[in-house]
Amino acid sequence: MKNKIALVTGATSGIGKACAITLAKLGYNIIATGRRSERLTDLGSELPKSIDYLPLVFDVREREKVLEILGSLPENWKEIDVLINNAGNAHGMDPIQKGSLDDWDAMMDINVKGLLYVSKAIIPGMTERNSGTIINIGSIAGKEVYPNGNVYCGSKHAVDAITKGMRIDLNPYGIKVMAIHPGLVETEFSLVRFKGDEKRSESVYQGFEPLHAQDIADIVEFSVTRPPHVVIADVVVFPTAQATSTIVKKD
Ligand code: NDP
Ligand code: 8X3
Repeated sequence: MKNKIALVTGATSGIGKACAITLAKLGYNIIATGRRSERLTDLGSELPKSIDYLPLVFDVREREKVLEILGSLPENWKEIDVLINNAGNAHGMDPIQKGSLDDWDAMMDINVKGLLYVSKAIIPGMTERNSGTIINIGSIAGKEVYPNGNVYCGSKHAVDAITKGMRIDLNPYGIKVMAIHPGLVETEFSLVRFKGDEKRSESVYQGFEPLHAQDIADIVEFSVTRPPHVVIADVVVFPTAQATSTIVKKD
């Protein structure tokens, strides 16, 4: 039997990279995407030799490019079984009256519209085959709103709503749709949010043990290994030290 295929967006670091490696170890052929091509090349060398690997470099904000690249996949890569919509980030953390339009555009364009563009390209193949699994990476920011989180929280609330909409609309096709909503995971997330300020970024994860990217990949592994009649629809996962988006027990 040929290997199944998983497509992971934002696989150049953090959660996406951990998911790509975990799915490859499960025997999936991997399509990994991101903007940093060298990182995608490096990822290839970390994957088991027993699977096939297709790195694709694009910015999820570029609508035509996303549709063109994913719409012209090589014949043996067309039947995607698992789509992980992971690419995303926070940009800035300011009160609404001080927020930057560029940051707002980035978050809505990447976290919401980018997810939609990729989904638009992949879902028709799934509906044609009456099978597939879509895992959207949301956030606790999609379940709660915290001070200065305004637009990032808005983008992740949109992911939560879009996930629920997908589950309803794709129900007749037997497609599994789920979302994972993590709390604090130590990745490059805060470095991006705070625009390369390493000190500020590191301070987010000090005084407690945050989640690791692999913790999210473990949930993906559990989800994709359930039998056909089971979908893990919605998961909120925190580090044990975290109780809400703003309550974290630190040393
Ligand atoms: P990272 O910054 O480590 O990874 C983000 C990934 O998204 C990178 O691979 C990056 O690739 C990709 N990406 C960002 N912008 C674009 C773009 N315009 N086009 C294509 N790819 C893009 O952060 P995480 O791993 O933490 O984040 C992954 C997801 O998890 C995000 O959706 C985030 O919102 C969510 N999340 C993270 C949490 C955390 O605490 N870390 C908690 C809850 C949710 P490249 O730069 O190469 O394009
Ligand atoms: C990332 C976690 O708490 O910064 O989505 O929103 S948080």
